[in-house]
Amino acid sequence: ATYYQEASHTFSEYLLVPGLTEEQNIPQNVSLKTPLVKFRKGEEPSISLNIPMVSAVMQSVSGDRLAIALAKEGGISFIFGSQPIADQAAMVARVKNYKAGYVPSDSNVTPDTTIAEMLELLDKTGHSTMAVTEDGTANGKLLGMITSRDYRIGHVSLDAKVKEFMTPREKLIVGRSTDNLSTCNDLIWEHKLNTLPLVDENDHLAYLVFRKDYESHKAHPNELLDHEKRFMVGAGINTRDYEERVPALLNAGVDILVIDSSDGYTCWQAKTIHWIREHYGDSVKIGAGNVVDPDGFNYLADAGADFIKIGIGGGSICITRETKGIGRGQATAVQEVAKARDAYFEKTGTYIPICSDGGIVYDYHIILALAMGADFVMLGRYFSRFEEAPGEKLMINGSYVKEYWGEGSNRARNWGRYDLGQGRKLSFEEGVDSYVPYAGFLHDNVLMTTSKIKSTMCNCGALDIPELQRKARLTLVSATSIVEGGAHDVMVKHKDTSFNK
Ligand code: MZP
Repeated sequence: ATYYQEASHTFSEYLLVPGLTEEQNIPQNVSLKTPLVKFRKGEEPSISLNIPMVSAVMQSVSGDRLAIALAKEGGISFIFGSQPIADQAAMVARVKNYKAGYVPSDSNVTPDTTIAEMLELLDKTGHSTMAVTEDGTANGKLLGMITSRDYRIGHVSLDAKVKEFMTPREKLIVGRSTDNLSTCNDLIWEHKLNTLPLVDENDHLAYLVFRKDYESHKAHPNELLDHEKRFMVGAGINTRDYEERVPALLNAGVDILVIDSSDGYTCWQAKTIHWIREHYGDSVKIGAGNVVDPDGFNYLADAGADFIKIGIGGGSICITRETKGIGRGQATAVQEVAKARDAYFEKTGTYIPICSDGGIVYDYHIILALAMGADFVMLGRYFSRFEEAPGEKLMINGSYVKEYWGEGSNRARNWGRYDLGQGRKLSFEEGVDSYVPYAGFLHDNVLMTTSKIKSTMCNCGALDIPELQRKARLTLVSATSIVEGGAHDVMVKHKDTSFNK
């Protein structure tokens, strides 16, 4: 056996030591743009992200609704593959077909039009979000706006917009949140804007329709809908049914694929990538993983992966280390793979982005992962807490929670991720089914997280991620100094239970 002499470490055991902050180091100047796929030295990657965050290939995380919300922020979701091919392709298509548009007021929309009628109109126009303007153009006077059930706009941002644009005399009409669109004309409130909860009495987010009473307006509909735009979306595949799954996903318009597996250092992953190259050349982008050391990275790099994911056993719902005894501390895995990525770049002139997947507990862990060499991070628990995530929102002991379950749990039964030839079944569990504290809308949380990342980058004197990686100075911390890092020796008045420091 080979013994590694160094213990493997995780993120909480490290801190960044500040570098020189200069005048230009203010958050407004910081760019979080990062490559998603490999590129040759001196060239630009064909796909980049505007924020270094992607959502996990999981049933309880990456559905189409979350994918749209994250794409709006500049990240990308990988729609879960542990579902029938047609269902996954339909989710991809819904993200790609998401459209916002304008229709004219002669579409029979009047102050008396019911929500059901407006939804019907929405269906007819094929738009997911729609502004009704006097002349049907973006420049026309705004008469109303509607967003469909699946593609609601987060209430916090819309709330702010509505307040900005409407006067208290104008009406807001909210329909009940329901799975059945036909019951939507069952209006439950007509609100004046200054009493504006966009949730129904059961605290379900309601459908939202607002219309002006044709009074003077300050709003420009353009400002409410950010134009017809196709969002980027990824999808997970496995090493078994790719010959059927990949064409269906491509047909639905997927932008990038990833092989979703708990252990990516396998001949099955190389075979899958080779099949893609043979049938589609380099036009189809495919990530692979997960690996935790240079050998795994080099194997998948040579096989032709467009990006490589790192991490075994560190996920919040993961019990792989306890069940099977394999894995590696996530921080050490990222550092080692980043070294291999840099050496590969030096040797071949090809830069292969790496993704730290799993184990991000606090926002600052993202900054550490980036500083250690990750180009972006994949998060499961983080996104599962949001309104847009697929899990059920429940009230437990007086607090709202969302459901979050692992792909290796009996609930998800993602045999494709763990199967080693046992034949389309999960032999034993490697993940748990859990609750996480509900945390509101994705937009607000991602804004907060990216503000923290930018702020720390300023402390390190870095204006972009490559500069952070060059300049970062990291120190291991002792167990006692970790205690010193939190509030200590005081009685904290309000305990933070959000797990998102
Ligand atoms: P986290 O962000 O919740 O800590 O971790 C999410 C990651 O855990 C996923 O991207 C995936 O790599 C991994 N995962 C998903 N399901 C399981 C499991 O059931 C798992 N064991 O480990």
